[in-house]
Amino acid sequence: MIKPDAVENGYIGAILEKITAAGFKIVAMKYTQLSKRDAEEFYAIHKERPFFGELVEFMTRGPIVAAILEKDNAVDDFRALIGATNPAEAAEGTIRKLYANDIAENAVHGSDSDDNAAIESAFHFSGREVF
Ligand code: FUP
Repeated sequence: MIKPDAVENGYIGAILEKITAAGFKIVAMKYTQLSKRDAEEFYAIHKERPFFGELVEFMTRGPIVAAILEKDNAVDDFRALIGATNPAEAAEGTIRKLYANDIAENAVHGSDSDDNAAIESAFHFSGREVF
């Protein structure tokens, strides 16, 4: 996902350019907005964390871009491309270093495993929307 901060800041095009330049193929994509229920479901793993309420508020405050990306070693390579969760700790040239506001508003989400990528893909897209 390209998160609401990066959409608000006008970085959709720049982020998609970095993603495709890094060799990812976009096999599904949509511009949408999460409801409170959607965000609570998507981030259910974090529901006991102190930042959960703020996370849901942030992720629902404006539109996002959801996409499914395909590449060999996609999970690890995408996490390397986006950088550390906290942009202050992210490597130079990474998407979060370049485009994130802060640790809470960190511009992009990437799946952390192949299993979660499948779950998160099904959360956003039906079979007819994947190419
Ligand atoms: P990541 O896998 O890098 O997206 O990071 P996490 O799964 O650990 O966290 C998910 C989201 O929770 C982050 F993108 C932003 C938010 N978060 C905070 O707001 N504060 C924190 O201390 C950690 C995470």
